[in-house]
Amino acid sequence: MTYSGSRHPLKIVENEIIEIFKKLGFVYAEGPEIEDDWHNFSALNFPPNHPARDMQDTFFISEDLALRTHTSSVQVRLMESQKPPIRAIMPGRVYRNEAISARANCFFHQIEGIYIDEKVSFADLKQTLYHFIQALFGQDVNLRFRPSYFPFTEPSAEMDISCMLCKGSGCNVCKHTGWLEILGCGMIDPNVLEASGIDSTKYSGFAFGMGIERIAMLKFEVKDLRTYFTNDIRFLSQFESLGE
Ligand code: 2NM
Repeated sequence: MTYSGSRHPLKIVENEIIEIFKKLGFVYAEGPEIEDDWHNFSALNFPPNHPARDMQDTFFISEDLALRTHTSSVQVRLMESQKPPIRAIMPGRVYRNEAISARANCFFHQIEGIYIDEKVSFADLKQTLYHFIQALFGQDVNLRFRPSYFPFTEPSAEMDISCMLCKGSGCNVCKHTGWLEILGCGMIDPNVLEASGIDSTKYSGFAFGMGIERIAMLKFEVKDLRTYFTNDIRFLSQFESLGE
């Protein structure tokens, strides 16, 4: 048997996530990987001295340009160019200046989503993400929300799902907690809506973001994130039967 190549595991997971949100009416969007300060930071309510702007976290190209650190910059472009209702999902590669290890890389892949309309509530956010997680991991998965902080959302939360490997009883993957951190989310800060020209007294919205490497690690039990990028055919060929 010859191996003629197959879909990369990160793309398999990305496509699966996009399909789930498409069925909920979310549209697909993309944007540039080189971004200006406005779209990557300022419009997202990052104060001028925020640590994420630091040289140690962000790859700068010039005073004003950097490799995007999240796909939220695509959301800003969308909010600036469209009127609500906006329902969109945007996957893409993002860059952070981190020490490379089994769990961190200098780039990774993200999917973020936003939903902006009149009267969008935190209940809408919870139910949308609950549906998403059940579609991705199966009906019997539990989830919980923990309060968190992001500059662009208020309130903010991190979502955990019950560990699908030990069913919550505790194992190495969930570090014996029974829970896995899966995504960040929250209600879009009124400052962020206003910065893009959306009337925050009329509209509200939720947003969420997740790392594709992490989800693929859980789905396929990949132990070291560097395996995704070494192009070893012994690794890649295992995914031949998945993804069209
Ligand atoms: C996350 C977590 C929480 C987010 C917020 C926005 C925007 F542009 F609407 F403000 N986009 N994405 C967001 C919110 C992303 O990723 C962990």
